[in-house]
Amino acid sequence: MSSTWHILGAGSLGSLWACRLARAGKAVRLILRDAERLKAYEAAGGLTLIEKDQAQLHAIPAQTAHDTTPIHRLLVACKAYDAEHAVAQLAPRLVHGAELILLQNGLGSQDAVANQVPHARCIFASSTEGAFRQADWQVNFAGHGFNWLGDQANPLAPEWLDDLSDAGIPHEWTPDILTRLWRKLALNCAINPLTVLHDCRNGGLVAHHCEVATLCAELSELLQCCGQPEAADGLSEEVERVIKATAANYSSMYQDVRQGRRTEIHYLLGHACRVASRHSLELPHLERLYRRLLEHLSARGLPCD
Ligand code: NAD
Ligand code: KPL
Repeated sequence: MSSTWHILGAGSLGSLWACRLARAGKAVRLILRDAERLKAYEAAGGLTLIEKDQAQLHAIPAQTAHDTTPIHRLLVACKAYDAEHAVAQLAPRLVHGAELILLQNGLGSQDAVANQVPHARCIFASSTEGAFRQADWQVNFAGHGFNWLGDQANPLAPEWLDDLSDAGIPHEWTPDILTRLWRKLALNCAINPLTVLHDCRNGGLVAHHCEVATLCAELSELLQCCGQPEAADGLSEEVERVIKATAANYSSMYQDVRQGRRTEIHYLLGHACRVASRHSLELPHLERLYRRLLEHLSARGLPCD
């Protein structure tokens, strides 16, 4: 198996992973949207990682999906709503037994991707690292966070985890990746939509304690019902803790809406409501929250999926 890391999507997380792997001497190839983006990237001369006020340029080779080299390992670093289509474009290049690492937040996109590539192994990831871009081909990283990786179909850890250690990417292999993803989804559902609707920082939700607690109770019921009792354990307390610990921050969904960007709502609150309905579970507050958020988005001309 080739040890090259193909990285699909040179946005915030994709660039962060690409720069750290390249810095550690690993072979990395970026896969960009189209020839125009490739030309712009080549003109910039590479990706710049800004960490602790230090900027470092990494001249990582790039290509588009139309390149013909086979892919053995693919880090999928696009948004949840782009992942299925982006991977479908690359399916012919994936060798039998190729490994995909799916960095998407929420749930639903991972299964959609896996269905596109039955000949590949799909490893799910849940990341709490925070990266953002102020300009094209540049990524800022504060240096905090962690990555959990796992494969619910195969508990065997891949050998390339050593590459992550060499690159200083904090990570742990876990057989309970779905529990991690469900827990993060529940946290995001309890916090992010309310920050949008109340137009506040995370800390502003302290004033809406009862609303948050009611949502946590319904989310816990959902997690129990869909076989994720561990993800439900102490959810309300953790949500309160996160609200206080990130009081000064604007949630990622708040920032998306503020900047007129599409949100990942379909894979967060949308997924929670769809799973509840599949289990004939009535969660009136969660459903009402979803409806209010969809109205809020469509009033601003933002996609609801
Ligand atoms: P982003 O929007 O910064 O980057 C996504 C990139 O994918 C964009 O550059 C986009 O052009 C590219 N892309 C989309 N379709 C493509 C295609 N067909 N071919 C090539 N490139 C394509 O997104 P992000 O912030 O890096 O987030 C990626 C995922 O990681 C999301 O699900 C997000 O929720 C999750 N996540 C992000 C962070 C973070 O700090 N940014 C933290 C944790 C989890
Ligand atoms: O992960 C988050 C986000 O902003 O997306 C927080 C606010 C920490 C939890 O929902």
